[in-house]
Amino acid sequence: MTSEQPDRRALRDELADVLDAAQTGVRDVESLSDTSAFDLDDAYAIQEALTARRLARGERLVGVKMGFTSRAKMAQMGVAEVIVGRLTDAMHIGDGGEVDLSRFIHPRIEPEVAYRVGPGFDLSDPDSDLAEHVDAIAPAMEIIDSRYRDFRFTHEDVVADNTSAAAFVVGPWQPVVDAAEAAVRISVGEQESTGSTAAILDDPMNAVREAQRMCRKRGLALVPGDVVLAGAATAALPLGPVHAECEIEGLGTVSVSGV
Ligand code: 0L1
Ligand code: MG
Repeated sequence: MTSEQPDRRALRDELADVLDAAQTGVRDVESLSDTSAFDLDDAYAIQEALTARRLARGERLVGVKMGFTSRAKMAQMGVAEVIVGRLTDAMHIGDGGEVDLSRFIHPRIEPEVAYRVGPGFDLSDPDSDLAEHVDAIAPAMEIIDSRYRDFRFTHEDVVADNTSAAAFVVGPWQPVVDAAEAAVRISVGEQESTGSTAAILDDPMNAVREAQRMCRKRGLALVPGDVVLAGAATAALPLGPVHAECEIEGLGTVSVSGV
């Protein structure tokens, strides 16, 4: 039994279909908010419906990703809360591997810190603390590929679009160390950008805490073995048919090549 109104559910399904067709057909769409009125609760429900379509095609959930974890991005979007999206196994690229760019509309790549959820964590138990249960950390990169034309979207749009999630690569896992204020360098072909993990909510471990809070608030699954992408340490760079590499001080390097 659900209290969801039939017309809301129909709208959520319709918008999930639009975004699913954009992702699978590799073609962009205009901001959904241009033509439909929907709020943040609707947006997370659309994201869930979109994910259900992936799972129905045989994909498996493998974690979550955080977005808007930089103060600058929050200010730019006029929001006060981070966003969370789902990661599936089909999005995962092996470290040093190749990623087929024909899967994407206009991919960008950004440096991230990844954490692994350790044994014993139970999201449904309010006393279970994710920050105490992450058992590994790794350098990572996320490929974002907004399904919206020119990356033009509202807060609700981007949540509905699974926070632009498209692919991710994780470097070597190692025991958790303090990764606050670690230097970050990303090179994408000839382009290079530098920054600090402090751009991720001052300390990427704060993004882990936010991941726990948001997953509880929005009903996302998070289980031992899952990956948590903490957020971007620099602005994303366009990804073409080149080698991309990210180095995070104290964590090492991770790479992927667009083909
Ligand atoms: O992973 C991210 O930080 C990106 C969130 C979505 C915003 C974007 O597509 O730029
Ligand atoms: Mg990201």
